[in-house]
Amino acid sequence: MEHNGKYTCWNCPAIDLAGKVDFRACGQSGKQFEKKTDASGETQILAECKRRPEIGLFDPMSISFDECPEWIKGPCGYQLRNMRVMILGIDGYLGWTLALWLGGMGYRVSGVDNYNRREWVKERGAQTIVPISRMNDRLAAAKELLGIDIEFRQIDIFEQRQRLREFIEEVRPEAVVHYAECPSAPYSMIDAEHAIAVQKNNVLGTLGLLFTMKDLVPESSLIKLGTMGEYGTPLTGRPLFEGMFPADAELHWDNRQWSLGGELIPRDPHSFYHVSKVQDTFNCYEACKYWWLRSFDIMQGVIFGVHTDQVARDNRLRTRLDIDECFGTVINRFVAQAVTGIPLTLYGQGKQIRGYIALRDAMQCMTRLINAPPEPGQYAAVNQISGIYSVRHLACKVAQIGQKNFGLPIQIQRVENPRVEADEHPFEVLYEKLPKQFGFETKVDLDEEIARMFELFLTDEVRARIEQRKHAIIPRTWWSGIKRQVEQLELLNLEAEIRDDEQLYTINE
Ligand code: USQ
Repeated sequence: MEHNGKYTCWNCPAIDLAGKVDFRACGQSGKQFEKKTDASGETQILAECKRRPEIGLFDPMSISFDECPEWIKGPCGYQLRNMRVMILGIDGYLGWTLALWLGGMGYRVSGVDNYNRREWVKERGAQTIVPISRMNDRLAAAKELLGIDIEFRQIDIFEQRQRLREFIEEVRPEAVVHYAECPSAPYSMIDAEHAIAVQKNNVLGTLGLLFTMKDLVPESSLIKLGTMGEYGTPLTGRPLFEGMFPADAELHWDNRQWSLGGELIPRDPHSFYHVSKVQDTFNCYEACKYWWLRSFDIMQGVIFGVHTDQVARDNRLRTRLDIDECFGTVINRFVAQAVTGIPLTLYGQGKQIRGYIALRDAMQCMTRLINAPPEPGQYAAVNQISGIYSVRHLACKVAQIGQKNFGLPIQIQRVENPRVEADEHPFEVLYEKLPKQFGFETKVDLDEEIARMFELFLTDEVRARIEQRKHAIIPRTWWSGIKRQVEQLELLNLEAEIRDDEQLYTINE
């Protein structure tokens, strides 16, 4: 059965509920909204459908997605026919990939971007190692090669709120995917200017967006990229629940006890960037509470990979890929280091554990969530990861694959950790909602994706681009504020390391 087949018009963005529902009865409970029936047996909640005005006033819970002709079966559950999805940050690593992915499945995609990511990376003396074209050429290639028409506007969502308003009014998106944030912890720790710029861009951009959605498209769902890093890595070993405590969680203290069910779980971010995501969480949560907006907060783990069928189809369709200290994520960086002969850089002990997800799997998750809008007033969160690894394990994996499949001489080094983070800690994370409630199945195998990256990075053009910007790989941004390259602490004995790692992983499995 499709994960959203029994969702009803109550969840659908085509519903027109305004003025007909007492929203005070909704909210954060996530409970089924109770229908109230008056003496004559009529329900009080009535709605109209913007897509099917001919049916007039009706009970929004009386029609389910699997009964509605506007919801058709797709690869990720029922999908609203030609659903209008606006992607904020459409020029980025995730945004561009999602645009082609959704476009290929029949969604009507629009997007905005201010090209900040291109500028930030350039400012750090780096570049995307996979070359990408200018937006006009990307749009033309999407049209020509995949038949996808994308409506694009160059807009800064914080600085140009009026323009964003006009575009939202024109498109009337039925879902808004919000990727338009600075994603880099190190970038936010460079100095006061960078910390302020990141928080302004992220926090205030999102706050303005919430007001715009309230005014213009309150029935659309906001699918907002948060981060697993909001939670941090509690040294107590407390599990990282999905955004909120489960119903049976309790707090015991001083011979008393309270229910924690439904409360936001504590946050312990580890950079000013991660703090911006925490602030976003509260702003989205409040907007749902005050104005009955619907929002998914995606607590995404560390992303990796280069592949979806669409971006791999042609060089002009490729998405960007960064490997510098600020904008490159760790697996992508390790593969680039392996290709260019830099020993893979474990920060500190290298025993940091994180949740990870491949680019293509993240796209599947996003689609499943777009297809399953929260109820009016509901703030919902998911932990979007598909595997949990220590960075040491990942370095061993990359080294093994690089050596065995590609004959590269690879080394692993421990370097000083420029960050303030626990580099040895417990980590228990729950990630059950996506597979259990939303039908997500992991499709991407870690080893295969690493091998794909090697293949691409070893092509002449990409390899040359890594070489050109090699100097941007070794970190020089310290959380303490000092500015110097990290020093090597130890060059590891690779064979012993791989043997230990294999033993550890065999035991854990
Ligand atoms: N690390 C190394 N060596 C490196 C790079 C990183 O040991 O060369 C370690 C870091 O110290 C950290 C872990 O690997 O413990 C992950 O680092 P990262 O740079 O790949 O990821 P992070 O800074 O945590 O941020 C990335 C994305 C961010 C997203 C986050 C999800 O850039 O946008 O929010 O992953 S999470 O980590 O789950 O918070």
